[in-house]
Amino acid sequence: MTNASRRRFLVGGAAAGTAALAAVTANRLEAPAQADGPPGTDHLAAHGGGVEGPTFRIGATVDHDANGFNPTQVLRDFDYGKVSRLPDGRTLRTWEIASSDEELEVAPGVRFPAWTLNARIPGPTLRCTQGDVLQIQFTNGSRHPHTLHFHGIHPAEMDGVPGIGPGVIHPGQAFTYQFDARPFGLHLYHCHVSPLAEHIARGMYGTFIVDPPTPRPAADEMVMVMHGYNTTFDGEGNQLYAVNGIPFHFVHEPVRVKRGELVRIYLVNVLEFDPINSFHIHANFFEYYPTGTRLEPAEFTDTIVQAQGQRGICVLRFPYPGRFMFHAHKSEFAELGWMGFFKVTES
Ligand SMILES: [Cu+2]
Repeated sequence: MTNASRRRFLVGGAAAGTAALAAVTANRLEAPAQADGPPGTDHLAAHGGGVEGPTFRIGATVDHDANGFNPTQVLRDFDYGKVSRLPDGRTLRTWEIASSDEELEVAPGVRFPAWTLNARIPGPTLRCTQGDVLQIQFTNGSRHPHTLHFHGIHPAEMDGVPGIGPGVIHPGQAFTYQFDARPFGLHLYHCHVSPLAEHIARGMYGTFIVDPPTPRPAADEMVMVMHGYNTTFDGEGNQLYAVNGIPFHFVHEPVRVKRGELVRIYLVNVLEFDPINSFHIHANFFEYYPTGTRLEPAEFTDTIVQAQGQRGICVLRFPYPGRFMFHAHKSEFAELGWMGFFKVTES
């Protein structure tokens, strides 16, 4: 089913839609593995495909080793860079980021020609403290021109857009972006070469966290980057939706947290082609800090929406042990991969 026909089918008559979904489900789709899943959730994941050809076969997961990254590791992987002290006493952090073209298995049997940063989707989570001096040594090992454009406050020539400063970094070239870390908050970075939608949709983005001068309270911290895969390359939507690279990953491997422990989720939406994304946790509420630039929460809720480039910090404690679903509160996205579980345990 092409994306266009999927869209028509979704807005079409309910009877026709139901019949079509049943046919798709029967012919091509089976539930993803529930190895660690609760009973009674199979039906929620059963419509997890919708892409042309591939299946979410029972027991099938992608080959994380072959991909070279695992969303569970991406979750708590904070890269503080190589740290040194400048003569004026400030902290200098240096990172090496390389772009490369990688064929990734983004769903069982679905290979996607990705453009990556450090060979993973999302790229590395860069973390620093407000006031640090940052150097990002970017090497373009891809066959396509790219840049690194950071959100934050910095000089124009360090903005990573075509025609300003170094402009486009061509294949085989390198450039070191340097700027100060500000403002504190939750930011992101991504390629900014045209056609921008394709450069982003292929996988060229990552999270950029600037901690406040006085650190936030200690917590079990994690990063969730919401994105999608337009596997038909028609630019009209996505056939798969994911958090941290692989659709349905956190259904297969729930996010493990401890009951009563402070949990801080750095949530970033970089989804291309669809205008908004959303995040919902079942049976729990969280404090929400939009962009993370204030230390007081703006909202106490169980659901937030983000347009592309929006991000925010979700903070909560899970009062009850057990399994709690989290997903886009957009059924289509959830059923095409943007779904997972927290597994809350006593210790
Ligand atoms: Cu690019």
